Amino acid sequence: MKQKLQEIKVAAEKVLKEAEDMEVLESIRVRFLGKKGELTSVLKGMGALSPEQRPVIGALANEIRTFLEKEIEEKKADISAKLQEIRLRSEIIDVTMPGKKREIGKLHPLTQVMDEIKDIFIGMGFEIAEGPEVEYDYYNFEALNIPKNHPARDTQDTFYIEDNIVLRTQTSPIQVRVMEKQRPPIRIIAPGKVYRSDAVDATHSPVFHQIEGLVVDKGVTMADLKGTLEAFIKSLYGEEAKVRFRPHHFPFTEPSAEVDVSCFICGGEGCRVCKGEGWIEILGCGMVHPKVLSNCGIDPEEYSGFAFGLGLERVAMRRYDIDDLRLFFENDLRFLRQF
Ligand code: 2NM
Repeated sequence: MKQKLQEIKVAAEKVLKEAEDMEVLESIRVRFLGKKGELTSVLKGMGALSPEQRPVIGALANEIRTFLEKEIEEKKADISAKLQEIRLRSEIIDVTMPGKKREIGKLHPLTQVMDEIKDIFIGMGFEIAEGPEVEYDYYNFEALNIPKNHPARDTQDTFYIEDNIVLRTQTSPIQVRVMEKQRPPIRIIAPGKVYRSDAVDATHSPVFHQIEGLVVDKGVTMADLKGTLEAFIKSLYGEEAKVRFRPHHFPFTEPSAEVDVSCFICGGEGCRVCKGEGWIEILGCGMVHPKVLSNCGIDPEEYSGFAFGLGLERVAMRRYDIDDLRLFFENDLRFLRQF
């Protein structure tokens, strides 16, 4: 029996030495020390021993049990340290590695100019109004005093969705909607995309941007119109800019005017940009037609107003000396990175 115990010890030491993971270690423990293990079954056979042999074998068996328990514990610590080491190595982070560069985008040049113009009007107490790009014929033309036979209503110029639904050709329908809903005083600008059925070239695009403005109150006059637009233009082009009003015609305003700014390249001398004129046309404006006011439920005997409109692309093209409108819409980063 003593020899049997020695054999168990040798066998256990051998497999323990080779054990490399926790599962194997556990199976070794069960094999030798478990309830039905090899050492345990030897101890169970002790009843057959003589009274002299029993304590000797008992002591030896206990000694081997203690020894194996200690060996298994040590092996366990050993394996666990190795596993920890492997895990730590796999988790190493080199904090000195260069980071991933994130490119920061910026606002489109049209958005930059749009924001600048909005800020100027917000500074003068205007609010920003918005409206649908798909609009009723009524809001886009009828309410604005544009008659049925007017060339602007031609299918050649306007995108028709249905007989009485169009893609708005100007942002004035926004202003009609505001006048219908809100009592004066009204002081708004209406920025947004507008659509015209034009072939694309260096100066035309079927979609472009407009900013229109509207002021309606008691006693609003042409002097308010001139003062407001002069303040706007000087804010956009500098205090030295000169402003010129020329009579014009729009169906929705009476009287109407076009407004020029002195050429900001040559200062009025005449150059390539102003084509020798010294002046550059920048916006259209006028006193809101009494018919437009009454169409919107505002009594033209009690209230008056002025309105104006300008094209964003033209302002941005002159600002950055861009000669082809298409560049704004092609999303070529080589172009966009310059702003
Ligand atoms: C322009 C020129 C002149 C204009 C008129 C209106 C409204 F809704 F009040 F009638 N909104 N915008 C207007 C007037 C627009 O753009 C060149």
